[in-house]
Amino acid sequence: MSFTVEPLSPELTFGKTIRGLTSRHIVDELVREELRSYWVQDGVVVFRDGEINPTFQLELSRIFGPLEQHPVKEIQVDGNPDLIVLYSDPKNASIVEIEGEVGGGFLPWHCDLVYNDRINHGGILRAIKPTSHGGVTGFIDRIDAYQRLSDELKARIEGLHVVYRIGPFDEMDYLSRSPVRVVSQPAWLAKTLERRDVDFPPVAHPLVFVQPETGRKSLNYSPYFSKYIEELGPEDGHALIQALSDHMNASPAYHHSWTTDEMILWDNWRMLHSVTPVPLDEERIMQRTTIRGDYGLGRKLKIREAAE
Ligand SMILES: O=C(O)CCC(=O)C(=O)O
Ligand SMILES: [Fe+2]
Repeated sequence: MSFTVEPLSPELTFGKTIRGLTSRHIVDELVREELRSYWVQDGVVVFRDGEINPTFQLELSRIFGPLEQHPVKEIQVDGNPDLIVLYSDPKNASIVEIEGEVGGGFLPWHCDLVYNDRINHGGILRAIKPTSHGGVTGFIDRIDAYQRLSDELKARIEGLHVVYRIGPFDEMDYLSRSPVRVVSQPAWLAKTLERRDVDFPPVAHPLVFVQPETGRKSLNYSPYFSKYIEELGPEDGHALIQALSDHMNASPAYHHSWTTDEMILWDNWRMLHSVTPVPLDEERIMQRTTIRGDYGLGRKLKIREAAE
């Protein structure tokens, strides 16, 4: 049996759905090339009705580059450090209140590892334990987001950089369009933050990134972890960064409600992703690979260069 490929949605500028892919198919170098081209051209690939298990998740991920162990070692899977686990469990969750609803495991729009100078090129995500509702993973296309900017904003952001830093939600100013009340943060984050000054100094990334294979410009901005515009400083950069955050929040998105029968690949240099909160009495467990890469444009800052 062969696999099939179709657009993820007729309304979206990105994404493919691939059905029926198995480990037998991916021994063929032509198939591997084809999959790499979807990753570059389409940004997101949802794999359905095929082989879905951790071994295949790892094998498939390695088509797109060597894997790396996530620098937040607190979330590596015991015995399999090429996978990370993302938990939302009622006893140890990040819990927030948004629009009157309290839930766990919320993640604002972000690019993975943007608080690092090196940003991984992608990942493949799989649900181990989905929830009855909530826990919806969203994706936004930043090539399309760049194209939808006004000419004035395009000119304004050229050459500018954003400063990012890992931290708890209550240190973040650009989490969501609606106010977020933080109820609790997970224990692993507190542990990671103990070594923040040593392992995670603030970093700067340019606002415009050009996809090397296609020359397409991307609005290289992640609301989560963003602090201010480097060239404008923490005071004056606020209005511009707020405008970019609002632009991202209003962008067309793909929303994925999980079962255990899918895996999703994305290009982390292009896409933003997010997760909606889950009910507090339900556990959600996801596992992800981290595809190594470095676009070479991130820069570590000295702590005193970056106001907290
Ligand atoms: O749990 C999810 O749906 C996505 C989590 C996430 O941000 C990631 O895997 O990088
Ligand atoms: Fe993520």
